[in-house]
Amino acid sequence: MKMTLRWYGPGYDSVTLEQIRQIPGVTGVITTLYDIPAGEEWPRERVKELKRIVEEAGLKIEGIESVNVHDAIKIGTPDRDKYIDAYIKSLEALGEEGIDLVCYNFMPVFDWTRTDLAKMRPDGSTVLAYDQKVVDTIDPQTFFNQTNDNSNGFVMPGWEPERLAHVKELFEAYKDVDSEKLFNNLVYFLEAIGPTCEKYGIKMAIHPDDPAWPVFGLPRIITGKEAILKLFRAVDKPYNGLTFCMGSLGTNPKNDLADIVRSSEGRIHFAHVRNLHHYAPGVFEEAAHLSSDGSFDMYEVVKALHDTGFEGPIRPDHGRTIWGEKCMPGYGLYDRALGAVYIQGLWEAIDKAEARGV
Ligand SMILES: [Mn+2]
Repeated sequence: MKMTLRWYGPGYDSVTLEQIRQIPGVTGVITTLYDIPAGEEWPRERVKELKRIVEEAGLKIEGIESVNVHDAIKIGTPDRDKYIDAYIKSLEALGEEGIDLVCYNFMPVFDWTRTDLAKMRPDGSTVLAYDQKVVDTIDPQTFFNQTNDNSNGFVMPGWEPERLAHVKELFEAYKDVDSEKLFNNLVYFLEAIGPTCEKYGIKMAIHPDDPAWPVFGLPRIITGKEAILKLFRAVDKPYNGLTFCMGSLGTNPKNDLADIVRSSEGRIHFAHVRNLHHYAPGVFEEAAHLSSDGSFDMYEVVKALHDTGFEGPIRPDHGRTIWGEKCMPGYGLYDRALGAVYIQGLWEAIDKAEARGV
């Protein structure tokens, strides 16, 4: 296991590499070229420069989150191959620079969805929260505008204003895309990039849908164990793997998180570890990473990762906003640093217990 933190790059993140470097045990970052829109090629020079910046700070790029997939590929439009070619060029730029992990998602229109970006908890911290009733009573454009207005002035991943200025047109473009078509388009994409991934040893790690069910009538296809195993079988190659995001999969309390880890042995390339507090079906808020603060048994999940020999990067996922920090919702320094240390504490205890045969 390699402990990492997500970092949005120069100019986009309130957290600095120098701060990340001082979190105990954190050796790398998961980063991106945030300004390059989905569908455009990543120039090798830009990747090289990003790598230089990270390495000068004493850290390593352990993976990219994300190289975004253009809507044409998800919809399966006649010009999708042009966008797949651009994606391949981006993978080549990464591969040439020795970066071998790419997180991506295949969610139509919206990435992760939350109805409140700063829900106040009893201790005065704020968290992202979700209430299905709100989604059920709002139109997508209004929803997008509200999310954007509440982001503390930060551009949030998956909510880029340029792209989502045209929410209505995007919905129109997806109107004939059901879950089967979306899945087939994903398989087409993975098969097309396969030779490049294999050439460079790049591991593709799909991020599950968040929340793990259809929103605004849009299909969602990476929602639980059966869906994940179906994708592994459809393109049965090691490069086709998963970002095990427990916060996303855990939005559905029926998902057994430790079981998903054990069933996906060898195919989890990246792990997002965090906790949620469930109140009712479709109503939850994010929590501190500790088991005691939310609904998940963090020990069981980390143990499953440990038992299955997981060696990839882990990052703490969304944290609470605490101690007066001004940051992108979910991506402050303080609570994620606490999370990183807590996860390493669990890992060390599991590791030593196993070594002693306890
Ligand atoms: Mn995640």
